[in-house]
Amino acid sequence: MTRSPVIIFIASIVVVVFSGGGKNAAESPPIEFTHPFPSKTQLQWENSKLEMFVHFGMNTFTDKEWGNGTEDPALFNPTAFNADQWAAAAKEAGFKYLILTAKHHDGFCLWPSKFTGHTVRKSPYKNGQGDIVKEVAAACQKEGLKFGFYLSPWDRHESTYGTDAYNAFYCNQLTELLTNYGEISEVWFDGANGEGPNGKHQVYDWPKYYSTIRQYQPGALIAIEGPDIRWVGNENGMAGETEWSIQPPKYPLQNSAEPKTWWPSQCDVSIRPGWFYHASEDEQIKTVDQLVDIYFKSVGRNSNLLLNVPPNSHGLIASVDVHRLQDWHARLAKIFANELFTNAAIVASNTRNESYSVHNCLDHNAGTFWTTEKDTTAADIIITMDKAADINIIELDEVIEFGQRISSFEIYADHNGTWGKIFSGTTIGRTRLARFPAVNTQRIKIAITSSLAAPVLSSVEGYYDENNEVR
Ligand code: FUL
Repeated sequence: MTRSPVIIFIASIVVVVFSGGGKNAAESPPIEFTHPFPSKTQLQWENSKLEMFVHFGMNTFTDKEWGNGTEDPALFNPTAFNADQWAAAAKEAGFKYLILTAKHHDGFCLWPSKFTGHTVRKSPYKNGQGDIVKEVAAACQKEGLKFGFYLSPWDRHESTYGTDAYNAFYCNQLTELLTNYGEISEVWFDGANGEGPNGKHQVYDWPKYYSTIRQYQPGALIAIEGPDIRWVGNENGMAGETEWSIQPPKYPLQNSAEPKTWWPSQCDVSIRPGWFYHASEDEQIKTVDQLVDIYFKSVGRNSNLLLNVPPNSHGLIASVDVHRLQDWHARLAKIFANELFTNAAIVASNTRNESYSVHNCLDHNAGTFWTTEKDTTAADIIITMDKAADINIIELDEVIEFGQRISSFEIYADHNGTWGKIFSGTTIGRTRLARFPAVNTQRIKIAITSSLAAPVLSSVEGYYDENNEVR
């Protein structure tokens, strides 16, 4: 979506005195922050960048994408199920969160819910004594991954679906998941609202669902059909060139008295054509090039990437997928291994004071930053490397604790004493990865051409990727 936020926003900026506990809080003068800005949990989530989605359930055994709710629980039988293997694959590939489909639209529950018979308890898995949610939550905890769940509001099995009683049933299921599995970091609400077994649609009681989550897990972020994390709007894993985390409020719990709320986006996409595992798609796993491109267009555009990696009917992530994740991770590590500006000279056309020197942008420390004088909303930064280098990626990071500010910027390369424009961009946010055809240069200029308030940048980094194809 293209927005023209500057004028609307200048009017709505609320300047609040930053009163300690944050960046350089002891130093004077403090940085004003603009409204809105992220909550502590949103900030932690945004800084984590990568999440793994895991679609696993009845569809894994029926080779379907959507079940109709009449499937026999006896079909669910993952004979080699190993949650540790999932968590290890996720950790190794750099994911920080894992989100499991505890119940998909077919209504089959991966935990022994007391409120329905349609669960693992009726399956051969561990003779009905198993609990997949428990094992996955424990594996995540062991690996230091944050755990979250998808609980489909649309339930094609449950007979109360389409009546008020279903909202109570759904809250009971939410409560089970929120109270029996340790810390829950994210609840992912799918918006699908089809017909239940009796042909009726359900009117979802979102305010009740949200208050149940806030009551039992106040630290859990509510995603997609919810106030804390916004769906980016497609299932291709790609954010917009312009990606604001400040958005008009749409859901309960978002402060509707303010014109805008902090609502950062998430890009969900599957590593395979389907969300669930199908052996017939083993040859259609996204390539490393495609996954790298997705990374640049999600994480590199101020969004989080939620990449779905579906385990097979043995209960394991197939080795082709595990290897693809490893190769993707290795490629990203290689791209970002050699940062070109570390020892460069750097100057800015405007700096608030020494504490916020532009040198802070080169120190690879997210806790230090550069900012301009309070009313300065455009400025140039010039980086001079000790010798000319090939470069085709520049990373820019705003300090989003203070809100998202920059609305346009340009990048120039010095070519024999003349500045040639190599990139034009709009928003930056937590991370912007600008890719452009490689230039060989010793000097780069970043021109911030408009910002809702004084720009605050923690990082300016340069890289060269020999495989870079600009798409
Ligand atoms: C959709 C569902 O219908 C798909 O099956 C999948 O779970 C996807 C993430 O959300 O709305």
